[in-house]
Amino acid sequence: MPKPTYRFCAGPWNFSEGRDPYGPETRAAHSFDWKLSALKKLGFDAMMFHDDDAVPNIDTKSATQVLKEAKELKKRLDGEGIVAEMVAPRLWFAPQTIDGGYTSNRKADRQYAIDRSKQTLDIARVLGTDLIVLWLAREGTYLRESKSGARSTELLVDALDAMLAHDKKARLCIEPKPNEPMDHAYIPTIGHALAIAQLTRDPKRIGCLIESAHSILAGLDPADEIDFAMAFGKLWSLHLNDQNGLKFDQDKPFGSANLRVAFNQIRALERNGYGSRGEYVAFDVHPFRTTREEHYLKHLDNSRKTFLRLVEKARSYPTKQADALIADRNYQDLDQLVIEHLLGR
Ligand code: GLO
Ligand code: MG
Repeated sequence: MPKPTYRFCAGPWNFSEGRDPYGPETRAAHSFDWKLSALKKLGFDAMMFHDDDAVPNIDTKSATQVLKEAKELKKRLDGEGIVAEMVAPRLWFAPQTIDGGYTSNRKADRQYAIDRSKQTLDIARVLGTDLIVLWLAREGTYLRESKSGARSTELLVDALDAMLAHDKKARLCIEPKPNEPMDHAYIPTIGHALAIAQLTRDPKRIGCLIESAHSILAGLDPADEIDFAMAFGKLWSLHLNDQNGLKFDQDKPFGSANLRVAFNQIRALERNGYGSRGEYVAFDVHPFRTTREEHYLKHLDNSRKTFLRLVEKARSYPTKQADALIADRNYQDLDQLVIEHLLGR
């Protein structure tokens, strides 16, 4: 398989201002245009969008106005030479989504989530992408007894079916995460995402997005999730970042917490030819709260640097030596071979 040349992507939310649950912003907010030209300056190829990143204050606007603004955005993107990778309905801000989007206990609120998702598909079409990302943020429970898991599975399938019917060309990409903001999410892993696809009207158009931190939060190795999804031809997008153990979602720069785990993700991408079918490498990373204004872009630039260095490491990995050690069941020295290789010998 020819070695892919990777193309890079980030979202407007990845230029975050440092707010956390315990304190306010530590950096000034920048305009959308600033973020777009920052991506361009960094040499990134694509931007990913929530529906309301593409069209701010989306709930206050008519369907016609929304599409008009999406068309204007498409022109600005074309002007910068930046592609829209995907659009994701943001179903976790609005008052209608307090109890979930598709699995809310209130019918009218579930309808809101479906209508807003259909509109996301319309926006994506205008932006020239067929990829819709579904991070199912509030589809789960704070309290196990508040919802039925069986009913929620049906509701999720109904929502996926409604989207598949709305646009016969769109591809839906589920981004699993096991917790946060929920206590337990209904689609916590890639296995769940691929399994629920089978219950829908068109499983072929449902794939998945792996985020490193989300796999780690599920107690899994992201490299295994990548290999598993790609065995099904289902890894259509990727959010690389890092996570230091089982705590809040940290979205650290790629490789920041565990270089070896990052290396193994690259090996999995390389052996499966990720990127050769046009998939993008997105970094879902945030600046540290301590980051100064003048270092606003470092987390993205550094993530890509680490990514590319690890691609070199994966390509120069001493495969023959490793194979001989594997044949000899000498995993002790295999372990050291990997460490020495990463350390630069
Ligand atoms: C949060 C998610 C989030 C999604 C984004 C796209 O944990 O990673 O950043 O990737 O909203 O749907
Ligand atoms: Mg993500």
